[in-house]
Order: sequence, then C-alpha cells, then structure tokens
Amino acid sequence: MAFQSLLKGVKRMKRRETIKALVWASLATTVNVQQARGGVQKVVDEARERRIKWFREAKFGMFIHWGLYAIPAGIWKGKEIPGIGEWIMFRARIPVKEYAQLAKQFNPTKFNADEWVQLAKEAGQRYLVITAKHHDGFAMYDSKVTDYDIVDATPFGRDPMKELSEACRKHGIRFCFYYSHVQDWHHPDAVGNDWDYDPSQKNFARYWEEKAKPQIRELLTQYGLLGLMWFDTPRNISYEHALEAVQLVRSLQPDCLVNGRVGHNLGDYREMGDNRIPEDVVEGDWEVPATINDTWGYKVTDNNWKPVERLIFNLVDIVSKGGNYLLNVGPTAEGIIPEPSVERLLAIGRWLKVNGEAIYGAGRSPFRPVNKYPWRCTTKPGKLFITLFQWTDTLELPSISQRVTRAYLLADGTSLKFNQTPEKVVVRLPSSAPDPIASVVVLEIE
Ligand code: FHN
Repeated sequence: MAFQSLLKGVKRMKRRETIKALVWASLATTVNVQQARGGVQKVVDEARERRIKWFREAKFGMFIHWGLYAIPAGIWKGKEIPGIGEWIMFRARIPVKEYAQLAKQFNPTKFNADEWVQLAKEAGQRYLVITAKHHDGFAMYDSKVTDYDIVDATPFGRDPMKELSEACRKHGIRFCFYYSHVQDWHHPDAVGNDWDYDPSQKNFARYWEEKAKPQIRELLTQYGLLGLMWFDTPRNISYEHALEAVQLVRSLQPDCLVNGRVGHNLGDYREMGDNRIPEDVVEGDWEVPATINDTWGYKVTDNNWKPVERLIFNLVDIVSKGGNYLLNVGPTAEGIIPEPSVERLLAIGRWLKVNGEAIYGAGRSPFRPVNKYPWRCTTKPGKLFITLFQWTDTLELPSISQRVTRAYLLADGTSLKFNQTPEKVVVRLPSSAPDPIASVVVLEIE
C-alpha cells in the first residue's frame, strides 16, 4: 500500500515536472516564434516600403472604366436604367445570353492608346488603372481562359490593354489593372448573378480556380510590370481566397501593389469608399476612387460634371489628409473619353504644372482638424504649402513652433511679408490671386 502511494506520488511529480517542462518549452518556443515573427515582419514591412514608394509620390491617378456597358450607355430597350452605367446588366437583370450579344457590336475604332495616356500625362496623373474585367465578366484583354474577351468576341479584335501598357511605358505612367475578383455576372459560380444562376447551386471555388486565378495570372504575365492590381467588391470572400490573390501577385510581380479591396485587410494600402473623402488626416497609405460626373462606366444621360474648382479642391484636400486621388473617366463604345472629362483633366494639369510641388510627394497637414480651415496645407521637409481657394489680403495661420524664415507665392516666387508671434503667423498677400481657382503660399521653416 505504502509502496503504491509512493509510486503514485512519484508519478504525480513526474507528471508535474513534465507539464512544467512543457510550459517552459512552449514559452521558449513562443519567444523564438515571436523573434522569428519579428524578423519576418521586418522583411515584409521593408518589401512593402519599397513597393509603395512610387504610390506615395504619385498622389494622382487616372481610373478608366471601359467595357461592353459603354454600348447601352445606361439605356436598355429604350428605357433609362437608374444607377451607374457599368451596373446596367445587374440593374436591368439582363440575361447573360442577351448581354453577351453586345460583344458583336463592340468596335471602338476611335480608340487610341497614346491619346488616352497622353491625356493622363497632361493632367498630371502618374498612374493609370483600367478595368481588365468588371463585374459583367467580359475580359477587355486577350484572355486564353475564355473566349468572352475583346479579342475573340468582338469585331475590334485588338488588345487595348497591350496598346495601353506600351503607351504607358513610353510616357512614364505606371500601368495598373482593375480586376473584379469576386463578382462576375457571366460565370455561373461567381458572386452577383442570381437571375440566370441559382445561388444555392454556386461553387465559388470552381469559378476561382477556372477563371479568376488564371486571369489574374494572365494579367500579371502578359503586360510587363504593373504598378498595382486593383481588386473590388470583396463581399464575403474567404480569408484564404483573398490571401491567395495577394500571394499570386507577390509570386509573379513582387513589386506590384495590391489595393485594400482585395479583402481581409490584406492589401498594401487602404481604399476609401467611392467619392468619400475623410474629414481629417488619416494615417497610413490610402486612396479615394472618384468620379468626375456620377457614373464610372459611360452613361449618355449623366451630365452632372463636377466643376474643375471642385476637382482641384478635392485633389489638394485628399493630399493634405494623406491620400491619393484616383479620378475616373468612362470612355464611349467608340473609344472616346467624353469631352467634359478631357477639359477638366487638362485644367487640373495646367494647375499642377505651376503648383505640382505642393502635391507630388507632399505630406499631411499639421493643422488639424483639417476641415476646420478654408485653406489646405501640404508639407515637405522645411516647407509648408498653403493652398487658398478664396483670396484674401491676409492669411492667418495658427501657431507654428518652428521659425518661419520666408514666405512666397509658388506661382511666381514673389516674396511675401509676414509676421510670426507665438500665437499665429500672418502673411500679407498681394491684391490679386495668381490663380483664379487655387493659389499656393509657401512658408519656409527652420
Ligand atoms: O461596383 C463597383 C463600381 O462599379 C465601380 O467599379 C467602383 C469603383 O470604385 N467600385 C465598385 C463599387 O464600390
């Protein structure tokens, strides 16, 4: 009996020792894993820092929504379909077979890649993101995965993405693709189309393997180096699928950025809501995709064009809060960018030619909340750029801790008198503004 209890005691002790050892071992492993994780994290962060550099500098990009939806341009069977133009198939519940017929008419003979890219260049846009495939599922490039693409299914027969990628390279613009990875109203297993296909019969993994992944691979291997892959409407994508999309990009083009809408916070930067400019400074890297009128894809009845004053304000506002402005054009089925968009983009470009120093590579405003002030401030080492949208005779800024050494107009270098006290800085302005829309005052600080 005594021997048995002794044995039990020894066993109990051994068990306790074993548990203790395990706990230590696990702690030791935790430490190692953490160290390893730290190391991996550092490598991951460094790679991202390298990738994102151009994006931080660029600030302003051209978004292009172009697809079969440009043919109906918002009108189906004589009726105007409410909402954004590229959603016409969904909004009018157009059967796949009927919508696919549009391809036979798609012949954008006026398309000229060089002209589009030159417009972006003149507008001061540094990157161009175009819909390789929107939610309608039609590939606007030569896809081997399906015949439902611009080269195989239209009389046009050319690959506009090839032409655009070459024009971008020629003009020094970063070429980027939009790809609708979750919604595809043409594929029976993808998300979105519940009028042709029964949602309960869908097998998303099948769509993912046979269309989405191979097409993403094509885009990353057939058009040279891409600036970024712009995914959209992640909906209920699983973590694994979103991760797979990112890994696919990383494995084929390690320097290609991935936008936030890939899902599960796995992108390189955050995508704000459409046309949603935050109220104040937002840390980290982000972008606002925005329209010039109210649609992305061409819609003949949408003439609600934002004035150029508003577009320039938006650009400066977004940059002062730390983001990028991705401004959309919706070309017609003939391949023409609507004139009101062209006029506005050229006007922004003219403004940027004079005032670009306040935008490209510029940092956030130190004056917060940003929306409290009628002007916007952007920054570079040793410089504050104050963009004024209403001209006054004196500009009054809140207290600046560094000493201001000089003030001048960015447009022509005219020196400005100023007075700095611990409470404020007051700058005297000339009687007329150098620019009727927005003028920049530069303060040099110690
Ligand atoms: O559904 C799309 C829409 O058509 C358009 O492409 C925009 C652009 O940001 N993204 C989705 C809605 O957020």
